[in-house]
Amino acid sequence: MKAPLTIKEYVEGILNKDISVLARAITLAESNKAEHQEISKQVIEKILPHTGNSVRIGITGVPGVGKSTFIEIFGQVLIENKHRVAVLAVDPSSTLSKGSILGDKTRMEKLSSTGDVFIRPSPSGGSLGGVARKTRESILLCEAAGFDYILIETVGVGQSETEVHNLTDFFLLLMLAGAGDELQGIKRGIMEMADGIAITKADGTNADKAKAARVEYSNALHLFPPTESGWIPEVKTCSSTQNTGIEEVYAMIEKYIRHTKAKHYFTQKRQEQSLFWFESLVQEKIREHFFSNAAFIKRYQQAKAKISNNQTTIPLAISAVFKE
Ligand SMILES: Nc1nc2c(ncn2[C@@H]2O[C@H](COP(=O)(O)OP(=O)(O)OP(=O)(O)O)[C@@H](O)[C@H]2O)c(=O)[nH]1
Ligand SMILES: [Mg+2]
Repeated sequence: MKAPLTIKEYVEGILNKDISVLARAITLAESNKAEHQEISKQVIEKILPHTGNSVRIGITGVPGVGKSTFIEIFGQVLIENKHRVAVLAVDPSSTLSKGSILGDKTRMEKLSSTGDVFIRPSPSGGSLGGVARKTRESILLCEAAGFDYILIETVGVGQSETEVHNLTDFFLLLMLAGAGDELQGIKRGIMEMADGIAITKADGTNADKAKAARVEYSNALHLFPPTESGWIPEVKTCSSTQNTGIEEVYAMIEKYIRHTKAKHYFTQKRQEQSLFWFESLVQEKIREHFFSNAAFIKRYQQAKAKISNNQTTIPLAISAVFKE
């Protein structure tokens, strides 16, 4: 990593839409080093008044469903509609990388050189939870640099969904037509979180199956309890390779944003999300605080041994662990 800039240089660079400074500020926010975190905190505090003015979209689905391909083409639709687009990946194993998304043949590459697109693969080696948490800071930094559509790709396998759901305004679930009932069962919890579903690869011999799946999923969504905002999740079909249905997904998201802003739900959800992250970080600090105390760890281990040997009760063990 290059030597950090001064806080003023970071802040001015970001506000002046300098992409290389933005990238460095994100690297700093992702760093686990205490001195980097210290600078990062101050940079984020200074840019905070310039954040929030974006639409944050989580894009999820099983590996291979077509998330990265969708993002490439959807990103172009956003650009055509005069948006500036930042793409962040949350899953450390995601193929959203320079290799796939900036491949020579994609138009995205040309677009990214215009400064209207910023693509950030997730840091390698991080845990899903850790990456998601840092993504929150990355979103704020991107917003301060004038990006008004933030796309966050995450793979559909569990924990990262909940976290990304808590980072975004609109949660888009990509699904394949003709996937078995079993898969749909697994996806139920995730389906409940979705504000919209897009059936991908609705082209060639798959087109009819996709139409049938659209009806099926629409019916399934109607069985879920109504959402807090009163929004009824919609199901679309699209093909990223044929560039069909992508505009409809964009229209659905814009409609959702209008709906939730009119109901004052948009801001409320963001406030709840901020509290969610605050509370979960406080809990993490509390854990860290106790588990960095040798005497506490000793009492904890002793209590565990006694519980295993049936020498104490759980309430007594708890008292013993927390006695000063
Ligand atoms: N026919 C067809 N193929 C598609 C479409 N979109 C993506 N694909 C293909 O599906 C494969 C997977 O696409 P990706 O975009 O990499 O999928 P992903 O969900 O990002 O995958 P991971 O990042 O590995 O989770 C690639 O071979 C794509 O070319 C589509 O609309 N139609
Ligand atoms: Mg991908």
